[in-house]
Amino acid sequence: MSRVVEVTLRAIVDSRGSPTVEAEVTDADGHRGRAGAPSGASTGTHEVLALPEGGVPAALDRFRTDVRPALLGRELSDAPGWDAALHRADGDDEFRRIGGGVATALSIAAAIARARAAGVPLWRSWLRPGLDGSGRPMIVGNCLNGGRHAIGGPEFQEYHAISSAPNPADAVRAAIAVHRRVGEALTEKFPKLALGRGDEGGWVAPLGSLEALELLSQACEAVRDETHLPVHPGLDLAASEFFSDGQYRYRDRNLDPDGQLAFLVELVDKFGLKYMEDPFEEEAFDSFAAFTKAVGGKLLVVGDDLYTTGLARLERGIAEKSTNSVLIKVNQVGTLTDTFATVDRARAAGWSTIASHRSGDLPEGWLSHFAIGTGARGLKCGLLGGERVAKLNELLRLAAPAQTSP
Ligand code: 2PG
Ligand code: MG
Repeated sequence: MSRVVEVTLRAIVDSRGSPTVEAEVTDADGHRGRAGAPSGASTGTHEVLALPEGGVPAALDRFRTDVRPALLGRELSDAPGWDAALHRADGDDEFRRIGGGVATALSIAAAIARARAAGVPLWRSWLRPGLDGSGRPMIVGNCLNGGRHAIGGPEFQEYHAISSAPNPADAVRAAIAVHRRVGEALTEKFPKLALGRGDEGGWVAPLGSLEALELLSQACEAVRDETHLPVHPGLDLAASEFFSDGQYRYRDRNLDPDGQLAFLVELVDKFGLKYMEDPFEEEAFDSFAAFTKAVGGKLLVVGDDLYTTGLARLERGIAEKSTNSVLIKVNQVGTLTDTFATVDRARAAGWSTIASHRSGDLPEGWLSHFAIGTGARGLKCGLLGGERVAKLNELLRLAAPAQTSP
């Protein structure tokens, strides 16, 4: 038992160079936790607001006047009490006053300090009922970017290597091998083009959505043949971003919801997809349900913008059998307590959870502890770039203790 004696918030930048904040929480015995607030580009309509109106300066002001006084002196070990104090300091369901990013940073910084005070690894302090932390997530590794994460790329936002070798070292190796293969294939296809990488480290090239999937699928096949490791294609369509006036809008055609459904069902079989996130716009619970009914036995159908990690929308999804999996991002709801409520509900329904980064992220590794503690089926954290590698390397540290050289 120990009281919090210092709470601070400072302005920093994220992997996109955008202004954000980081929080630090210290207890009377000097146990300290620090965490920053990641941020999304293709944010769901129903997620909490990242920063209050006025941005980081306004967040720092509110923190000084409303948040810090409400947290100082609190018992650090009381996690729900800490998160409830954040809600009270805000007073709005969407964290409009203090900012959902601020709440996220404070919730996680306190959790890190708490685990240190308890002398346990972070993942253990986050263990959900019935779990022992022995599960290892598959890697959902971003190889090619489009949509809002890449100018000039395909409509689909993310092309993933779904790498499910039981040993994380193998899973990471295979996913990165696919990323590399995709790069080689692009160089071959566009010998004169200066290739770039998108916000999450995946390649960016002037490809159509289908063309990009063909390339990814060939790269997965080549790596499977070479390594004999299970690695298959997956997608995050972030379909809300190319849906308007009742149509999914591709560069060469428009599809109505039924057309989109038929098109995607065909892709699942044609390319052996193992993962599809947000295949429809964020209010289309019915399209999701029809898709899950048709192909849910063959792959993870994942709701991200559909649920925005919120319990009420997840309840609707479970009742309507909209998906079989849910993407989990703490900063979509603002606190760990809210996040765990959603994780526990999904697990109780027998659904898979995927622990996810944001496109604007920070070189921190707590997400990997979160994935292990919550028994996540997947860790979606990208493959290249310091803020992505920080998570992969933390997973590798957790999975295998260091070997000393002879
Ligand atoms: C997503 C995320 C992360 P963003 O859509 O799943 O990949 O992107 O953080 O921009 O919402
Ligand atoms: Mg998504």
